[in-house]
Amino acid sequence: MSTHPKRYTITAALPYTNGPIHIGHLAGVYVPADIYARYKRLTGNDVAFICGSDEHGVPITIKAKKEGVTPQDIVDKYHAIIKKSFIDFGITFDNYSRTSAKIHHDTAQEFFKTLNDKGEFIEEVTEQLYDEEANQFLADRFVTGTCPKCGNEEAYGDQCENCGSSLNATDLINPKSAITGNVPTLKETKHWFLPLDKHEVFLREWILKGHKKDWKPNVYGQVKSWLDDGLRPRAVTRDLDWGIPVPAPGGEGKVLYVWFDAPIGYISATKEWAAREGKDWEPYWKDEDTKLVHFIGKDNIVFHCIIFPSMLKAEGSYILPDNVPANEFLNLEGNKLSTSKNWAVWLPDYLEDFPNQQDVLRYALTANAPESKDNDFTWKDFQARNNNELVAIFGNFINRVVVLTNKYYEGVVPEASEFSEIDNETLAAIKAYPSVIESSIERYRFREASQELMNLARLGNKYLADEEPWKLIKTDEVRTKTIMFVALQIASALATLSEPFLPFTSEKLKGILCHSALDAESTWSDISTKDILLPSGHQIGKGELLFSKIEDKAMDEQLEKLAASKRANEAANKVIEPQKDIITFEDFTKLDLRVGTILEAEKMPKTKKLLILKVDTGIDTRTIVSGIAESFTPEEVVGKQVTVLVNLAPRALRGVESEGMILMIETPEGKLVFVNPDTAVKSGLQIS
Ligand code: B3M
Ligand code: ZN
Repeated sequence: MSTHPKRYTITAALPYTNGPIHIGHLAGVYVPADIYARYKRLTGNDVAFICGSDEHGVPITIKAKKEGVTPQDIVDKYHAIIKKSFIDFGITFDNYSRTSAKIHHDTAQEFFKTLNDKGEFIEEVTEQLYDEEANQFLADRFVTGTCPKCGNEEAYGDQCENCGSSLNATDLINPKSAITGNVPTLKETKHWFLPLDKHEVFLREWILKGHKKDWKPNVYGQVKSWLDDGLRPRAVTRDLDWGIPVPAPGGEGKVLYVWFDAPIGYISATKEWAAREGKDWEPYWKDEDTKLVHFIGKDNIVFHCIIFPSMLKAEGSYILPDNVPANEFLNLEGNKLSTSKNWAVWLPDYLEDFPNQQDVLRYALTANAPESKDNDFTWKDFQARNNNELVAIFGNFINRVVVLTNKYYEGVVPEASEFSEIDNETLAAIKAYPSVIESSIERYRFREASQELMNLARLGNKYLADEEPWKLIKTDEVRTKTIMFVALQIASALATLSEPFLPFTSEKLKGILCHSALDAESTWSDISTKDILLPSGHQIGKGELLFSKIEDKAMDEQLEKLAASKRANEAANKVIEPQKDIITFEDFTKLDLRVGTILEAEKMPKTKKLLILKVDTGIDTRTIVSGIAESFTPEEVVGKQVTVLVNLAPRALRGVESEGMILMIETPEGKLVFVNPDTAVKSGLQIS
């Protein structure tokens, strides 16, 4: 297990800065990346864990347009929100930068110039999709259409999210402008193309024949099928006004394609970090001994496994990724996560609703991570992971050890005498855990790794349950001391080994066990070599609960939030009924519509919907039964002026004769609204 310390450049996909982070991003990218980075640091490696906001690209421009603000306003707002929520959630980026930073503009332009000077691009005038009405070329997310590969009707101009294919906008069948909905025309424009076909041989060699067989099957499989399909030149510039200006003659008014500049963001963020830390950035990107690992979601595979490596190779002085452990997607309660439909659990909301419970979400997302297939997040599973594992196994074990140590020995680790066979087995088992967990992490199997950690807590519980110190204390004090000594060693190992997965808990637990008062606090690898982690005589602190039970009520509240956003969506999408058949003016005049005033109101006994109203129609005072009780209390409606259809044939409702009808509007959310005059008028006036 003594792997040599190495230099690691670990990157996590730069989030688009058009909304906050949600659980899909966390499970797919940021939680596994943080586990990996923390673990690599704990095992003594030199780590640069890099991320930042991806502030260019069409989604940001579209959002700005929709909200009537500038793209800069949008990215400033969300950059701050995203950055803060990552910190609060315990994601330990060494640098969280942004692609609007000057250092990034400079780095990306320099990269482009190098490739341009080396003749690595093809400059070509081609016909591109154009929206005449918006006066704009349509690329990327400005255009949707049918994917030529899989038939998905909502593919974007640069990618189909259904089959993952990377597309050119002109590949789309039946393209449609996302700005105006118009069918685009074709218009000539010049662009710089990266000839991916030229890099095909190298890519095949590197990925298919190279050692990349150890890449995750989902990643390797996707890449292989693209290579088998054959690659084509890809434009790396765009006719847009938001982005990094193209630094070449003829590039005026054009910007770099967002997927050209964004991965270079990893490099600029490393530069920014190194300058701040007084380090040299270059070894992190140019030294063959550095391991470069990209954590991403599956829709980003083509960019990280084909396009960016081709760019790095063409530039010539950079290393290539060692691995690209892309995850599949996380669904939420059976439906695809969606920012626009607000079908998500947003990180800032979670942090507010579950204060100081970062580790619960980290754990639930890791234990159920979409590593090899899409997975579903449910609040029920979240609750079960907390109540049945974190509380009942991990928390329970620690609580018992700490409480008993305080009760029997005033918090001092007791003296161990002779170890039994079980004790020796248990102590040996502790030593095996670092490498067991490590082997899962090294294969990017974070779910498995988190379960192994939980198994160590299970082992602790079983040990206590079998040895029953709480019974033995009455008959055998010497043996009890040995048992508690062993149990305390497990607790100490848990404190250290949980750090990548449950960093806040690990910190708390180290505090409870007073790790910092030890002569030498155990490191990750010490656990497999040292016989004693907490020596006899060491004073530990008082207990504090690590986890607490999550009640059904809290889950119901979250489910209600989701239900509300579903309702709002349905309402927003509710279609306006088509017009009814034409009627004549005579038909209309048959309706006798009057202003009425409600004088009295009471609930119809044994019904939910009905109110019995006494209405002054100007002609008379009459009884009208109205189905409005779910929207109004009787008190609310008394005194209201309303529109009454007075010549509707009377009918009996629940035995009460109703002599007319009150006109109502029903909103898409199901709320009822009165149709009434906008100033008080005399009852009985006609509406015509
Ligand atoms: N901005 C993330 C996304 O597709 C994209 C990643 C860039 S990584 C260089 O949501
Ligand atoms: Zn497709």
